Amino acid sequence: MHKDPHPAVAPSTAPAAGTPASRLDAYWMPFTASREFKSKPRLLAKAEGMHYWTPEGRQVLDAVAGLWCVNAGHARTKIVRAIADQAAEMDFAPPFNMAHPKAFELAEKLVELAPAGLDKVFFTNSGSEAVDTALKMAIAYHRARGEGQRTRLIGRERGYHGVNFGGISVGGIAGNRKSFGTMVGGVDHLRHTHDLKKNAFSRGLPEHGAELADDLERIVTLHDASTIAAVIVEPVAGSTGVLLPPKGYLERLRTICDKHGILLIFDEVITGFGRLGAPFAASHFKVTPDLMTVAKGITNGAVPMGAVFAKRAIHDVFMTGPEHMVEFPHGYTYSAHPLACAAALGTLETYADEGLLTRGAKMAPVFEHALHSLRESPNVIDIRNIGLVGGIELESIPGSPGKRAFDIFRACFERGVLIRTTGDIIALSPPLIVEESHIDQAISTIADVLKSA
Ligand code: PXG
Repeated sequence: MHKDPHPAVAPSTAPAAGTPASRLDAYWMPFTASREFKSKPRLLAKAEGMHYWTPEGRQVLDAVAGLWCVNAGHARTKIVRAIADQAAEMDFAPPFNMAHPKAFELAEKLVELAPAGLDKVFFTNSGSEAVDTALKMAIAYHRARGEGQRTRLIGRERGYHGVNFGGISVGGIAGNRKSFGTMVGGVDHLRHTHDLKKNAFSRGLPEHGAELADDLERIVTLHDASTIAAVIVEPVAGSTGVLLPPKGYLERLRTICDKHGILLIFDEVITGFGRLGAPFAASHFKVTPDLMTVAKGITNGAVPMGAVFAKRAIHDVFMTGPEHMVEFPHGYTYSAHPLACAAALGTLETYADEGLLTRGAKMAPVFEHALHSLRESPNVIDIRNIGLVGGIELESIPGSPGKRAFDIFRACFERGVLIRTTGDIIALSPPLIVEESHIDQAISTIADVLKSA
């Protein structure tokens, strides 16, 4: 490939820790404690397989697949090549009333992988866009069927559905909502399912809490089912700190939605593409939603892309009216971008070649065993896991929520392991190519850091 003479980040020229603050000034960083960061930057300059390297050449084990997305590990040949070849062949094709072959090829392959019935795929560029797309689809679907009064959306406390207005409205993380004024109207929330008193240190799904799905019945009683378009949940909540569904919970939610004609949306931005040891959480739990959002692992994080899977019957309701008219007035300039489609095709091939979408099931017992060895470490109040997702909840420092975990995050990075923290919860989600030695390194580093935290 042609070498960029001005790479954004290159090991030899990138600003390193200690770089004059002025070079860090212009970039307004997302979801970052910026002043802390800019006083002591943590930069990554290169990645391959299970590892990152800092600009100074220090190796860092990636225990979080970048940000829950690099499921096949970094710099995989088929993905790199697919992107490079596509960029040379055709950089962009307009997606409205035009298309390119790889968009159809990718949609077909995705449908083959998805739970039976999810036969249609709409492309977006991120998880946030996929979520807002799915919410709009749900409302427009009911309207097209003559039930235009079904506009209410039901989310769940502690839910994370990205950062667009629809997503933060159905989302349940107060800190992501409170600064941004009026949310989308007509939204209600189920209670979350986190209950440490009953379920601490569960391995796999917690025993207690299926009845929390009945919260939906309470909301239906309050608003009447005829006003409710959809319920959206993460099958396993990631961003809020790895909350697993209690046994039977998702099945019960499905039953209640069916009873009342409410669409069920699974937000699988994190759980999609092998994270739980099956292609999707829907496949793992054998509960099929009506709409399913994905992103992240769809391109192995290499090019931004998201998607919404829809049941055929939902799609078909839109297919009325004059044939020259747009049926669903929604989409993005970069929907099904050629580079993203190429990256996704390379990604699916890599997943298939190496059996990665089910490898998590094989590695899960090893991961679970290692993770739960932290039970006796200081300040650990819960450990939870499923597939290749782990959560370690810590006792907060009184008056400084989030500080203990953030300090641990920094200390782990200094010792060569990248973890993710949210509040006082450590989240682990290694690439699905992870070996036992990597798990051991991540867990022993966390154990050491916890000892001195
Ligand atoms: N839904 C879910 C379930 C997600 O986890 C999004 C939507 C939004 O995707 P985009 O691509 O718009 O970011 C996500 C994103 C964390 C963390 O702290 C998780 C996400 C994003 C940022 C941080 O674990 N997930």
